[in-house]
Amino acid sequence: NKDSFSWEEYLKETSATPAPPACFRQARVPPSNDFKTGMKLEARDPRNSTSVCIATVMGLTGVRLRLRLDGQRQLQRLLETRGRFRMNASSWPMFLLRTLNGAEMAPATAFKKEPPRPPQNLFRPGMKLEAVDKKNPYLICPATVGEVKGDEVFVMFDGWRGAFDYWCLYESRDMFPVGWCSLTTHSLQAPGNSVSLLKPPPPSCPPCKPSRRSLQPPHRLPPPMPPLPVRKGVRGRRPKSETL
Ligand code: MLY
Repeated sequence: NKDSFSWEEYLKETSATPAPPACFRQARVPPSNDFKTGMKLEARDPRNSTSVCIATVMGLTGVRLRLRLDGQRQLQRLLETRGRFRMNASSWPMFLLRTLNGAEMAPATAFKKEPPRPPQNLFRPGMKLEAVDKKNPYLICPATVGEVKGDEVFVMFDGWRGAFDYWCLYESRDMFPVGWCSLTTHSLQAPGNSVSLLKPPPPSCPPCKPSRRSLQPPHRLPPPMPPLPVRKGVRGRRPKSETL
């Protein structure tokens, strides 16, 4: 049950320590979320970083936004046709008019300055954190640093046997210190259930007996297509390098 997840108990249970806030490129005091549902803004298309789209705020969760890209197709079409010298110059302004007519623009003040990147990679294997599940980006989950290599960090999702793990730069904005979700009122997933440690220890078990340091031993590389936890077949096979 995700509502009953407690970092405090979990850290004790796993004898793990949270990654210190200095590791993260996140504000110590989270900014306010001044966007409102329905507002229009410009956003980078996460699947095509060279394209900027008109987007609509569909929802707010903590200090994050759920965006719908309005202009993506039209933009691409425009670019394609431009390349072939067959541009219909009138379609883009019409699209803009239709999309933006009567819409509320997100005010410039809602866009907060990004915090500076920490001067170096301070993450160490075994440290706990909260991280975005890149395959289900609306989810933030308890995770463990599995490995550190130069500027990169291997993020392992607790209780999911490697299926969602990924490498990222230490300055990634998808990693947060323990407690971030509760601070920003974003929901935090409970760890997956593919590990027995998640059950409370039997009453006879002394609480502070040294136990495994983390749920999964760090491994050197993300395993090739690990078995998925048994769930209803929502997803089929996932392409290896899918990011969403
Ligand atoms: N329905 C999805 C949810 C997976 C979420 C995993 N995260 C929390 C690491 C699935 O089972 O594939």
